[in-house]
Amino acid sequence: MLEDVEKMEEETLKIRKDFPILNRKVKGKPLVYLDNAATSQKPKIVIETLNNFYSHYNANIHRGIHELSAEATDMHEEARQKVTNFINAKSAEEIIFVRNATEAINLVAYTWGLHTLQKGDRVVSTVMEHHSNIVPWQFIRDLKGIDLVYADVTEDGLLDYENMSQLINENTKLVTVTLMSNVLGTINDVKRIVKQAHEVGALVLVDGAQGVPHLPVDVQELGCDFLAFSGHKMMGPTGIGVLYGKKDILLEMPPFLGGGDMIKEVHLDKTTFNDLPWKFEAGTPNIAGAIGLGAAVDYLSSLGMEKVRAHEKYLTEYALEKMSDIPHINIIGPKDASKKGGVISFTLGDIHPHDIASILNEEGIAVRSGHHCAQPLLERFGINATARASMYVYNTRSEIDVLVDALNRALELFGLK
Ligand code: 7TS
Repeated sequence: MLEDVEKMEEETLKIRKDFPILNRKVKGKPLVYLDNAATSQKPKIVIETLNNFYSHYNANIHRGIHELSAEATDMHEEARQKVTNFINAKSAEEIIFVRNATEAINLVAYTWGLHTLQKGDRVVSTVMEHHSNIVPWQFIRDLKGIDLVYADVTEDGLLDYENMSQLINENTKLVTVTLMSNVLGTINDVKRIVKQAHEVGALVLVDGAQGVPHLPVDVQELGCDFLAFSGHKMMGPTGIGVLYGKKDILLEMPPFLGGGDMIKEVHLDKTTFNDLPWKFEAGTPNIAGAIGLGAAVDYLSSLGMEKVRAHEKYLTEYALEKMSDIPHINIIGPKDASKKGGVISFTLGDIHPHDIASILNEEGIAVRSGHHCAQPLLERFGINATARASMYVYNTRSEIDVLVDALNRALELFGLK
């Protein structure tokens, strides 16, 4: 056991060398970066890939005959193939590059949702969603008169599957659910939800913003119809994200934004649209971002997603054990690391979570505090804000120790210990 721990820590130290930013100091102390649910750090290979693009073959894509444009186009489409393989989509036609998970969900809402949903149709979501998987559906509800309902969570922060089953009825056209909660860390049983939804003919959109960076994800195995995720939370650049959609559904959907690249022919009175996936990619895309995401996917694949998950489970177990011993702490969400990713949200006595984050910042520790863009979920637990430590494959046990020590000091500072 001790040997396993030593081996895991050693491997992590090796991985850390790939991330230049992890060498920096904050407030004179080594950075302890525990805000990975907000955005991840980037390995050298991603930074170099961006540099290489701008230094050697920067050009617009899909339009130039010249060498640079051809090279940029090839690399952009190669990145799409890498993403295809990473989530085991059937073809690159099913991978649409967008800005982020938020845009991916809005794309589905404003194309499939706006054109398919009718008054009285039901969309089932959950109270543990990020705002980006709630607000777009409220827009569609208000425009189309659909019925938008939310499955509850249990006291220990798991999805209430019984409640979900009751809500999925013959009027249900879409179930939209996160793979992993950004506040509770809860990993949802998407396969089970897909089975129920498909039985009544409803589609399933999975918000993979937290899940895809941290878990092995196979869209064919999950059986979901859409999957949305962001590059920046999985070691890629900001401004690039992905919408996966099943080809037969994407073919039936109208385009999202109109403009260059998404067309076949434009006449003053009518336009024909491009093939998949470009039909959904109007205007000059984030070329460097897509290529950088391709490098991130290569990097994650070289680590192996099973290993990424195993490391996080191991670290989460340790963090839950150590943090549970802190006086006055209240951890919300499952306490079982096999049911959650490396996200731990907590309150500490009556210390405001922003104060906790400020005190930790003085120690070089980065955590997020606030409502984490999941206000309905916090309301469900009767709180306004939490502090949140979120881990990735480069975090170590000793960083968790630094966090725990700092939280104990915060208690002393507030006279709670
Ligand atoms: N869905 C989930 C589950 C998320 O956690 C986030 C971002 C999003 C969607 C939106 O991602 P974006 O890349 O489009 O912004 N979550 C967080 C967070 O927890 N802290 O900062 C951003």
